[in-house]
Amino acid sequence: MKNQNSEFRSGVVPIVGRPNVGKSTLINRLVGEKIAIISPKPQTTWNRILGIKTLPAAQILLVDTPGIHDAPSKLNRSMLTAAKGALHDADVIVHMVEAPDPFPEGEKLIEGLLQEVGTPIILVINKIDLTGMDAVPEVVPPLPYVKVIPISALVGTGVDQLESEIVAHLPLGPPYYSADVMTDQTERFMAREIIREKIFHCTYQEIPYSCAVVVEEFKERDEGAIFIRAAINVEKDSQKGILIGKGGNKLKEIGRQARMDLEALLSARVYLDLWVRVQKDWTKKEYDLREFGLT
Ligand SMILES: Nc1nc2c(ncn2[C@@H]2O[C@H](COP(=O)(O)OP(=O)(O)OP(=O)(O)O)[C@@H](O)[C@H]2O)c(=O)[nH]1
Ligand SMILES: [Mg+2]
Repeated sequence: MKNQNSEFRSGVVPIVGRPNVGKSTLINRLVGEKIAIISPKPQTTWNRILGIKTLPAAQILLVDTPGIHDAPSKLNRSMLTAAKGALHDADVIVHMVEAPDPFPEGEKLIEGLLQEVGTPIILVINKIDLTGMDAVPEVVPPLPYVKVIPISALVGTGVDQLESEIVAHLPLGPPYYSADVMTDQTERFMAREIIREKIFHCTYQEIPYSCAVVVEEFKERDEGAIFIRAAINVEKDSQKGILIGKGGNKLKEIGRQARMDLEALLSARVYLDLWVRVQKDWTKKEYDLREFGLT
């Protein structure tokens, strides 16, 4: 008799690419839930994040990674290490670029990294909703991709085809997680990320890159309400002033938006206490990066 499980496929699939091409948007669309935060600014994702998609005959362990680019800062180094690390134990790699200019100069760094891996790589050209299929230029892929797929992670075009292509290249193997699990992130980590997302949406210039969020308290109170206290660490006094805003307005708005998302995520009433602390030059200090979960 045929054993159905022997046909099951599973494996680890990192999505790599330059900052802002739409990696986190694609993970969320494939998983069908908001696993990763998104913003119009580059370098939104700072850690590796797992999103799990279970199909009747396959389980895809999608790994969101920080955008790969060349910048000398310690924080960027830590992001680059996280992205590179994700390539090691991959079964299939999705290399994401964006239309209308898929291979700008900055892409060379990623091409170099991908040249060294012996894993099947799918090239995904994202944001075709902005250009239309026809506007995707005649791409001459710099690497021997197993497939080139134009998609729109935002609208959904091409995403089913991408999913099938990923599954076709996965090795045979059992599922790692039960079918209802969509991520391995803790609620504390997701709270941190939601607060970061609102900072990215509400502040400008260097501010979002100078904020490290630490969830200091996360506990259930009476009648199932959840109390969360988080510190936002900035590098300088001037940044603290900007983040708090006139009469505390900016911080209040960040807190309001974060609380709404947290209540939806946790299906509970949330009390969110945000405060700002100056941790001088934390982006330059190895010790602080570790403390903030960034190495
Ligand atoms: N028009 C359009 N915009 C998109 C698409 N996919 C993502 N975006 C937008 O592109 C911006 C960046 O998306 P993210 O998913 O945060 O990009 P990322 O690659 O994860 O970025 P980093 O984490 O900074 O490396 C957001 O404003 C998204 O809404 C798409 O298919 N079409
Ligand atoms: Mg991202």
